[in-house]
Amino acid sequence: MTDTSGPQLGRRNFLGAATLGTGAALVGLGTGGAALAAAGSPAPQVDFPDDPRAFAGGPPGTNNRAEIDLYDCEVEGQLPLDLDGMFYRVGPDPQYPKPEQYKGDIMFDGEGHVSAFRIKNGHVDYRTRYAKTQRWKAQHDARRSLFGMYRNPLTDDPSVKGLSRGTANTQLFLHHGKLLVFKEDSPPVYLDPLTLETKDDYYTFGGKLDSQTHTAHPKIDPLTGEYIAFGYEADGLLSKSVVVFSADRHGAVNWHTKVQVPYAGMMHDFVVTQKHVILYLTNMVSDMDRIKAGGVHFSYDSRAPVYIGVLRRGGDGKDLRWFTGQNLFCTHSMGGWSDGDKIVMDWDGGEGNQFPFFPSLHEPFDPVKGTGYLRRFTIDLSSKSNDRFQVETIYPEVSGVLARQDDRFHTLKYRYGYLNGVGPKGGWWIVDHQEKTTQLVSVPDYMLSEMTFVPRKKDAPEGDGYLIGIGSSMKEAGRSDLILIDTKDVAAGPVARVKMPFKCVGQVHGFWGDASDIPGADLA
Ligand code: V55
Ligand code: FE
Repeated sequence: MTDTSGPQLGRRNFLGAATLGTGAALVGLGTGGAALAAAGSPAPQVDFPDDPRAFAGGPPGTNNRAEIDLYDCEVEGQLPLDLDGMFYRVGPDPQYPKPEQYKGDIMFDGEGHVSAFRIKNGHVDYRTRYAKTQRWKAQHDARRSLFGMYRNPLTDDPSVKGLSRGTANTQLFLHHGKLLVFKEDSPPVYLDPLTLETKDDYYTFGGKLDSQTHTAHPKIDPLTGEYIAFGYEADGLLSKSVVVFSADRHGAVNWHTKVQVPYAGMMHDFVVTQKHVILYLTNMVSDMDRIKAGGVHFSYDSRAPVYIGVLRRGGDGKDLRWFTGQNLFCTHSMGGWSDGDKIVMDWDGGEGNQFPFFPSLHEPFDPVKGTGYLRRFTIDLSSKSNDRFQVETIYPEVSGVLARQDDRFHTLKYRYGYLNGVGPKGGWWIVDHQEKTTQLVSVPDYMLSEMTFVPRKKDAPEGDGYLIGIGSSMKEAGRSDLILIDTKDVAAGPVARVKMPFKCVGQVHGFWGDASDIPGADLA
């Protein structure tokens, strides 16, 4: 699904699938990290596997590890002089190779490395720091990997029992002056939004987060400034509890409820409207058998029904209603809103498993069924007995993943969306729901990571601004440009390229922070 840093990683995501079997043989033996870390033996030399299918294996430079400060980057073209803010990105960047029996672990388990481009007066300063998670610190001190397979605590070195497994590798958000970095199995990690120094490796909104987990995709209500988020498996491994909460613009939790889902499974993203919270339970089921066998957390179960849950914002959760319908595997919401008694929401989704590295229980992986399209869901709440959602595929000519929107339109009826196009040409789709048109943004010889929308001015109309993101030069071994494209003049090509002298650390998602939301940014 994700271009983390060039074609090799993408390929490894596809090849780095099931390791069940290798891990299984070792469960119960108490080996692995435990044996490695024994008796004060010196840490092994760092030697990542040469095998491109192995965790962080492959050609040199595939993972990065270096924390970098680069002042005043080279800029080609013209950066808008009034653009003032920071473009943040995060992605997995394995800190250490895994012990032999866990080398088949997946890229989703790499430690989160945050990078930021400070843009002001046409100048750009670049900075990267690992999120200094509890996990990162323990491994740093031990000079080795201490955590085993993806979201599988049974594979960890006994010395890390009780530490957060969170990698902070998926997405980040700026809210109440804090840069919050997410992994959906753990609470946010709070970084200083200017220096990227880790301030809190387990951020609980002042102790008010009543969940062991927190989504990578919170939302911000543009009318109130509230932050709305949820956590699944909130009460521990495979728990069916989901916590939903909101915090005001100062980060004070002002609503909180706990509900139960039909089964434990991946809930990567959600939708918030002015009235409702909509949960999406995918049939990527949490699988205790696989966990006990030393494998990854999830299995894809095509026979399990997908559930969409709707609850009122601000309610006690007792009004939660579940809806079923076509069994689509959806990962990212583009947007959604309440329209009277109806909810309308758009997601990218396939008919089957989109993550081949999470094994399918009943059939081989099928890339055709996994292909993502834009799906428009309609849920009618007017009839108390209705328990079915309706869904149609919009823009069937467009396939892709990583749906986004102009983040200032979370919770509201929206017009513009963005989607990472897949297929021979790649690139980034801009969809206009009002005109029902689509437009492909691509840069010759470059592969684009997620392109994040940046408003031209803080209060510019919806969709009026730029798409910003890292392009990997296919002709220069993946060297990075930060590329800025004007959404109102896509045909003109990039208005500016920040020419990086290296390949930047990879990313899953990115986020634009306006300087007015970053404490101290006026001085930096
Ligand atoms: C996703 C990514 C993750 C994860 C679960 O894109 C879902 C979906 C980078 O980690 O752990
Ligand atoms: Fe995501």
